[in-house]
Amino acid sequence: MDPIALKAEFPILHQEINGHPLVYLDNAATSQKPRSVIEAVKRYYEWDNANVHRGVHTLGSRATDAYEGAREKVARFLNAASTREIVFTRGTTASLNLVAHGYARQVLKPGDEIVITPMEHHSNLIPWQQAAKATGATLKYIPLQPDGTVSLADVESTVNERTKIVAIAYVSNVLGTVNPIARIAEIAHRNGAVIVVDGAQSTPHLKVDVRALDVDFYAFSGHKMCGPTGIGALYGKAQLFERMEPVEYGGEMIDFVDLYESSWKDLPWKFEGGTPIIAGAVGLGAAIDFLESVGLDEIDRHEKKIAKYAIERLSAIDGITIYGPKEDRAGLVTFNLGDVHPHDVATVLDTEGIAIRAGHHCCQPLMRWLKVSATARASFYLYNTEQDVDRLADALIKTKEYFG
Ligand code: 7TS
Repeated sequence: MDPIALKAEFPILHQEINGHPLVYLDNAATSQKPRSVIEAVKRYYEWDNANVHRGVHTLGSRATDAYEGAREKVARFLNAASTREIVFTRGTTASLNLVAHGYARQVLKPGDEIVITPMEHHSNLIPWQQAAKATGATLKYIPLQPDGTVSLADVESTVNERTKIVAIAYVSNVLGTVNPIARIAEIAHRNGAVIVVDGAQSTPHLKVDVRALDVDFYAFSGHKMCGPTGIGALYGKAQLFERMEPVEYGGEMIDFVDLYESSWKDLPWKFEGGTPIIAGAVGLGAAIDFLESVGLDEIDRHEKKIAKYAIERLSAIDGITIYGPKEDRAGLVTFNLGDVHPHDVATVLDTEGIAIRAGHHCCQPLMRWLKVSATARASFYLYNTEQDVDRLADALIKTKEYFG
């Protein structure tokens, strides 16, 4: 894998910010888009645009083929058993809310338990808080180890026969922890619970096989994996999707409508009320083609190498604190530079053309667990290089000198 050749495919990365060549290290927030994705969306609007599932005209059938073709790509990419198990959504947040509304609120009763962890993004936390409140179920947390991992012993002691749902991130967007999903799925299933996986930070970076992991629901966003914003998907096992009621009603999702009763389309369309995000799905399909042409295992290997180098270089800076596990972690580094506020760190780095994120990263309970109000975070992707890490480390040394 040649990150420099790959970077050439991303037009946005070739510009100067504040007089310096841009180094984009905010990929966990959103990734940049290769030319092939931008072109696919453009070509769709210039040649194929029409509404789907209704037109007998040529553009209508081309748009439908493009949209359903993208669904086939997603199903193959995740190794789902069929396209019936792939629902297009706005992204991870919408996918998790669909499970919380369409599944959790229908099955949970008082006394049931939902199990999550303190490392969850707000999108995989608040929907469960609200589902617990609405149903009388209890929300429980698997505690974190001091290095920000979960131990299987703690999973075993938190999950029991009252657990109906275990919801957990595959990869933490702050700690870089990679959770042992297959093992946790086995524990959930042994206790009669379903497992919901937040795949926002795993799908772009490593090979995901929903059947090998044996997960029940899996949510992800297109925009973090070279695709457009506004599109993502929810994978769900067909037998679970079949039991679920739609959450949004209206056009596109119906079979037969009478004055007082209606019936729904088959899977997956019963969950896709209204005109769908057609161009977004086309762009997501092109993003999958792009990632597969590079190879997910290659991407994973490359990012781990970059993250390891970043941890080495940043650890050498006096006064820096790096959060999360030391080994077996994803391609991002979250840190604080002495008592310099992370927003100041990010602002100074921006003057050097380096884009990182600062803040709570939509993980306020995790910030409290880390005993900080905010952190800085550099997150890598396939186009980042060791030179980018050097620019980051050198700029952090300058920042430290600047703030004394
Ligand atoms: N789950 C995780 C683990 C995430 O990192 C994010 C976004 C989401 C869910 C929500 O994804 P969305 O596409 O629905 O917004 N995380 C971040 C981040 O770390 N910085 O900005 C967005």
